[in-house]
Amino acid sequence: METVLSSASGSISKLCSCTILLLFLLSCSTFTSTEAYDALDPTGNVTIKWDVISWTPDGYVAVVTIYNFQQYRHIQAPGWTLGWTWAKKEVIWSMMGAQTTEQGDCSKFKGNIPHCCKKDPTVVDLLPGTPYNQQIANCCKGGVINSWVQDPANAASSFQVSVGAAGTTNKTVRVPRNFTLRAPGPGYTCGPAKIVRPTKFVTPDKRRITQAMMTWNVTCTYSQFLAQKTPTCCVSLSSFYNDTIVSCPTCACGCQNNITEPGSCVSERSPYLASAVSGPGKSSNSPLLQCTSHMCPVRVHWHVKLNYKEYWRVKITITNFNYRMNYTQWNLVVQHPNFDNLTQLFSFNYKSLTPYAGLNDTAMLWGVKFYNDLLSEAGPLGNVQSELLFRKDAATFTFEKGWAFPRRIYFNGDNCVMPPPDAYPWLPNSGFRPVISLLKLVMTILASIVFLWACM
Ligand SMILES: *[C@@H]1O[C@H](CO)[C@@H](O)[C@H](O)[C@H]1NC(C)=O
Ligand SMILES: *[C@@H]1O[C@H](CO)[C@@H](O)[C@H](O)[C@H]1NC(C)=O
Ligand SMILES: *[C@@H]1O[C@H](CO)[C@@H](O)[C@H](O)[C@H]1NC(C)=O
Ligand SMILES: *[C@@H]1O[C@H](CO)[C@@H](O)[C@H](O)[C@H]1NC(C)=O
Ligand SMILES: *[C@@H]1O[C@H](CO)[C@@H](O)[C@H](O)[C@H]1NC(C)=O
Ligand SMILES: *[C@@H]1O[C@H](CO)[C@@H](O)[C@H](O)[C@H]1NC(C)=O
Ligand SMILES: *[C@@H]1O[C@H](CO)[C@@H](O)[C@H](O)[C@H]1NC(C)=O
Ligand SMILES: *[C@@H]1O[C@H](CO)[C@@H](O)[C@H](O)[C@H]1NC(C)=O
Ligand SMILES: CC(=O)N[C@H]1CO[C@H](CO)[C@@H](O)[C@@H]1O
Repeated sequence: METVLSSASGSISKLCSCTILLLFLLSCSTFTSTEAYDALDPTGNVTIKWDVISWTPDGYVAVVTIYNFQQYRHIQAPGWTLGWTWAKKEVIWSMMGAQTTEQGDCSKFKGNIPHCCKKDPTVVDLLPGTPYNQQIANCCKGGVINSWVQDPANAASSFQVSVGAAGTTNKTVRVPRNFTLRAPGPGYTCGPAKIVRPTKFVTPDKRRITQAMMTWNVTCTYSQFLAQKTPTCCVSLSSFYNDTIVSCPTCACGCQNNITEPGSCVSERSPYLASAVSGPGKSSNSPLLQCTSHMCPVRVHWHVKLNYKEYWRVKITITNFNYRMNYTQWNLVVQHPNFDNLTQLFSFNYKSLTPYAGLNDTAMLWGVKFYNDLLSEAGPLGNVQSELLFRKDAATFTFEKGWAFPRRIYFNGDNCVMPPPDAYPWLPNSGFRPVISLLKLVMTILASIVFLWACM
């Protein structure tokens, strides 16, 4: 890297090379950290904690808790699936609050048959309504875990597992390996289990503290790139000052393709709509999208609605285009500089997110319980909406240059594709057209050359 940079700076002016170095470092850091870094939730993670609460003659009993420490990403139906590989020849004698999906080969056991003999068990949560004698606290929610901001009381899920053929002291227990978390699809990458200080538990009356025999933690982080190859959401824009409706970019989430994928989408007016919705694929939960130019399951529309002397008003509409999905506990993360002066919000919940001290331009919005916290499947009911009232800050407020439009929107934690900035509705008579300056263009090209060089 040293040599590449010095040979590059040899031929270009000093100022330029400094800028390039900076761009290069920036691009390198974003490239290496695409793994699982979310700028709006830098410490977001799912932590799986195992507390060994007692030893048994041939192993231990552990309470496993999955904590969703993500501000806005939740785990929706059909819920989480947790897997791991045993380090030795462990078996699961029994479980409470969850079950393995397969028992595996327990043929060498007589009398007492274990719950699961697989080397790599796969565990799922039990459903609501499970008999009380199979429940433990925080279990049995069908694997659904809420986000930390939206509902911290429901941001964790627990089960109890009784492990045999394992160590029976903190020296002989081997921690399980290769943790996998599907929530419900791919997207999470889990690190190795780390033995940490044993958890201390305070009794409900706060008069006694007990402690686990042994504790280990596993941290899993999310990457949208691993979760799906194409985006799942897009943004469209409009304003009172210009009739143009800027729709989602064409093919933002994929293209209509009746040739290679017949039936990949269905027209809203198709006479076969009902049979398509309940047709094959219904049980597998594969999406069935309404045919649109963007082919996204979800669209967020931002309309700049009114301009008052001291305030301005925005209407947000979220539309579902998937005939096979009800989004429960949906949420939106929106970045706009005026969120520091949000004055009023109608029919959504709101919390300001401040990923970095001093920056107050990001907000999380979600539905009101039992009113609009469910974004119904595509169709006449498949949308939710709200209006936001912002107070103008004379120093920054303007309708020019697309300032009134959001900088970034996430739906359920996944980035929504925005229209290109040069397509934003203009203020009448503002001859504004974004120009990419020649200098910037040259810099970008140089920087990408250096970057490619270094990566070769
Ligand atoms: C996981 O999130 C928690 C809560 O935000 C944080 O304290 C912890 O440091 C995070 N862990 C990692 C490995 O980032
Ligand atoms: C194991 O237990 C002993 C005491 O019983 C304790 O000193 C030691 O720190 C424990 N080790 C771990 C890894 O928890
Ligand atoms: C864990 O996964 C890696 C890669 O998938 C594999 O090479 C390794 O053998 C696995 N370890 C165990 C104990 O299964
Ligand atoms: C392990 O996870 C628990 C629960 O998330 C957390 O309270 C604890 O601080 C973690 N320990 C370490 C060393 O990360
Ligand atoms: C694909 O099929 C749908 C419904 O059958 C139809 O509405 C749409 O126009 C077709 N698209 C193309 C590109 O042929
Ligand atoms: C969505 O919810 C409605 C009303 O509860 C229900 O009728 C419909 O079957 C659900 N659709 C899916 C795909 O789960
Ligand atoms: C951010 O702005 C909101 C709305 O004005 C306000 O309620 C919140 O206290 C602010 N937070 C910080 C950290 O400044
Ligand atoms: C509205 O904005 C579009 C760009 O999206 C522009 O082409 C059009 O000229 C604008 N209309 C008026 C009346 O300024
Ligand atoms: C007009 C107005 O209320 N402006 C406020 C917007 O928010 C910033 C930061 O919170 C304040 O400093 C401004 O006074």
